[in-house]
Amino acid sequence: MDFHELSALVIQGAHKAAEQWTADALQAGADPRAIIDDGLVPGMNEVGRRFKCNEYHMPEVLIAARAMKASMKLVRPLVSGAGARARGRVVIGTVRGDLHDIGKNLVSMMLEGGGFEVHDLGVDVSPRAFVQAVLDHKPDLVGLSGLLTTAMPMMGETVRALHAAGTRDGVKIMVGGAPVSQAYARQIGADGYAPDGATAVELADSLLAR
Ligand code: B1M
Repeated sequence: MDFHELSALVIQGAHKAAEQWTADALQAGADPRAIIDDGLVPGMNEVGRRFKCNEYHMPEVLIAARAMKASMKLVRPLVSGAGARARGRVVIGTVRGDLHDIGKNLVSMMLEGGGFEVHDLGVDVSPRAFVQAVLDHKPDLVGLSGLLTTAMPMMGETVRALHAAGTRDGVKIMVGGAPVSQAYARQIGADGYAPDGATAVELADSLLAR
């Protein structure tokens, strides 16, 4: 089975073909984990690389993410609960007061394509809801997304709430979104900042390796 074919379909953003390829591969007995590791992840890594060097822009990335999602839809039920080990568990959400989710969804999909187990809490997520999600899911990493400058202080409040609830230890915190920066991440006591989905996957990997 040539997993490069699936990578190429993701890179092209051919969502129907990616779904069909996955269905055929599963029918033929392909290992669902290999579909992710050898087909989807290399495909999305290449999309991330092209985005970083301006060969791809947002529309191509979103179309590729849709192709990845079409394949993941068939594979996910077979890998979750099948003893497959994710690269790490992530809880992610857009902070309270902010309803923007396109970038956060993209980052979620990239993390998922990169082999992370992702629990996406949606938008307008309160500090308390983040704390509860950490208690419920026991993630390795919490991702805070925010697009509004007015919602940025809520990122700091969320970090403080995680500390106050005793849920900060052993959990890395990554922040992102257009108005956010590395300096801001440091200021609020987060562990890192990523400017885009591809970097978010790299950062998640390096934070969890520490
Ligand atoms: Co709004 N909006 N919006 N908006 N909106 C912006 C953000 C704004 C910059 C537009 C402007 O004025 N030029 C401005 C914010 C100004 C500011 O605070 N500095 C703004 C405003 C003011 C508002 C409203 C207040 C407008 C109003 O009602 N008066 C309102 C707020 C509502 C609310 O949230 N409470 C509002 C509403 C909306 C819509 C609902 C219409 C819609 C959102 C739809 C949705 O998300 N479902 C919307 C949109 C689409 C935008 C713009 C046009 C595009 C945002 C986007 O999706 N970008 C935006 C202007 C702009 O950016 N050109 C704007 C594409 C996306 C892929 O990029 O989200 O940056 P981005 O995500 C990137 C990175 O930032 C990073 O990776 C992603 C992929 O590369 N990243 C992470 C993001 N999260 C990350 C998390 C990580 C790591 C990386 O780790 C956890």
